[in-house]
Amino acid sequence: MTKNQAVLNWLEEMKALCNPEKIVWITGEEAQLEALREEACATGEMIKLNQEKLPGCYYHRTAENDVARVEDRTFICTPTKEEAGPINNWMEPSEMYAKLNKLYKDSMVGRTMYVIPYSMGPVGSPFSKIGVELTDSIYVVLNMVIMTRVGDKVMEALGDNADFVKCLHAKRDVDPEERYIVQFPQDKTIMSVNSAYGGNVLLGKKCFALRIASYLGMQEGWMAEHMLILGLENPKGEVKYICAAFPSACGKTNLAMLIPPEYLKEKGYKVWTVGDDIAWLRIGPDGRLYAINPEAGFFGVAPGTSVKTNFNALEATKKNTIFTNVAINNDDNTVWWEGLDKNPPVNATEWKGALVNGKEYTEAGNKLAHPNSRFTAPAINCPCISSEFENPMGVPVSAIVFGGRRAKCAPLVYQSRDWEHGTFVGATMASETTAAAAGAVGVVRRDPMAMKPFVGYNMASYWQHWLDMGKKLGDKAPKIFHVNWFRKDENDDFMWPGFGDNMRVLNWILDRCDGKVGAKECAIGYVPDVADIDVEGLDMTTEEIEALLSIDNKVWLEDVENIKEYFAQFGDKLPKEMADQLATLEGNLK
Ligand code: OXD
Ligand code: MN
Repeated sequence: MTKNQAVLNWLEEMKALCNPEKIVWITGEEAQLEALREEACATGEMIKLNQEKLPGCYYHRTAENDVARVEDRTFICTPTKEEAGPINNWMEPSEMYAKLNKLYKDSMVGRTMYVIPYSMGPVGSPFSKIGVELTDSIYVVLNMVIMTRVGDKVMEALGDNADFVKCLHAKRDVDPEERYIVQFPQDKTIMSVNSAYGGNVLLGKKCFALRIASYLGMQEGWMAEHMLILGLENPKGEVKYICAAFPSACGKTNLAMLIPPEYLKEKGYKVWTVGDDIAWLRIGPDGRLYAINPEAGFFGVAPGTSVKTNFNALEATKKNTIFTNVAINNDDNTVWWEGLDKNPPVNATEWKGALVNGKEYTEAGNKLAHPNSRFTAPAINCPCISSEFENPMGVPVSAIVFGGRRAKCAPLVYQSRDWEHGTFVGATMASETTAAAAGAVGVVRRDPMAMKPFVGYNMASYWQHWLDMGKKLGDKAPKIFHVNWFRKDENDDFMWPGFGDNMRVLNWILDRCDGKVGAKECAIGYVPDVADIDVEGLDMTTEEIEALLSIDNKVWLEDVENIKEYFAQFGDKLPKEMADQLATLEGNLK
């Protein structure tokens, strides 16, 4: 409980609106959480998994129509449409409040309203921000406990301060037609209704740590980014930090937890994970940019995670983890998903709950686990978690890396000329659709800084904020790079092995930051000299590396046309620097 009047007043208001049978404060104590787990298992909301093989692990299945974030039902409600910009869905705040209040009215009759005080970032860190989520879902409570820092210690840190983000979630009947995920940046308020799926209801994650936080960052002079944070340790024991942003399906979690190739491991190279999804960045006392991971857990996609692709992520899921929409192996009450291994359980329950012969079921082309099934795992479970994970001052960032999936366009790696050019490189980030998603293959989707669905205000103003941050950082700014692990040759085969071998590219990036290696300046920025890409132990010829680093001006000029169209929608909000950078790129290519 608390004496904080701002929290109590808001709670009274929400109680009057939702009309719950009772209110339970989440204290963070283990006994309370254990009682909630038992209650959820008794009602069928969760299933207790094999406690010998997977201690502390539970299973949850969502409704079939509630399995992913819903961007078309996500709104940024700023006073004017212009503040939300052309990419976000927008509605005038009073109109949206009126609509939502009808949906929340009496939504918790006969149910419990849980009050979750939580901190994004280590409690008490100057980077951290506090939220309070009200929810009628035990599943949400137990996930929030893994993904954030929760309980009395957070209320103590808040004291009688009114500066907290108000988050209201009601599950209702998960009606997709009345599902809304709404951010009111000026009111520091998030309202989510009619969903019970991760990104829509764990309101600390995308809603707060990206949408609301990006808006706060713009006002307060810091940045909230959709970036992993990793530390790369060299044989001398020095650790340098890299933040990286990728659109989905580009191997972001794998890069965050990368295992170096054997020969680099032998030399003493190591990778440490600080974060896998979100970075909050501030200018530190020495003028450099520092990053924290505001989260405390990983909400990772399960399919495709295996000992081979991501040993560290898999290890993280071995205890105290909640699995959502994966398959159950009924022989030993454990979990399975596509890509875990080649042996789907014969005696399986698929993600929707049907008992099936998993072998026959998958052979017939069905999926046992939903493609977006997830694990919610404590970050401290990860074998390569950084010793700086809890550092309240964050880690100094040497390099920022943007990436995308480009078959023909971007070379394996290039460096931007400076922060302003780097901002342009991030703003024009794109990925091509793969056969895995519905729709045409190879269509270019622009996803600026991998923030398309996550900027809580006008994307063009967000780019301006990047430019302003660069001016403040001056020559202490991290260097900005772009990578592409997905370049293809004329036979449509990938040209780069990826996974652990991406470490070779990270080494080049850090060598550039340290001024240890040269590069060729060309139309798009600085590209490595072929001899500087370390291929020891790889079966790759100089010609193949040359091809990986090559730039096809015709392909790039087509991209320039695409960027022109993309930029046009921002009208005169587009920072002049972005238009100038585009003109320079076009001029260089011609
Ligand atoms: C995520 C996402 O779940 O970016 O992290 O969609
Ligand atoms: Mn993400």
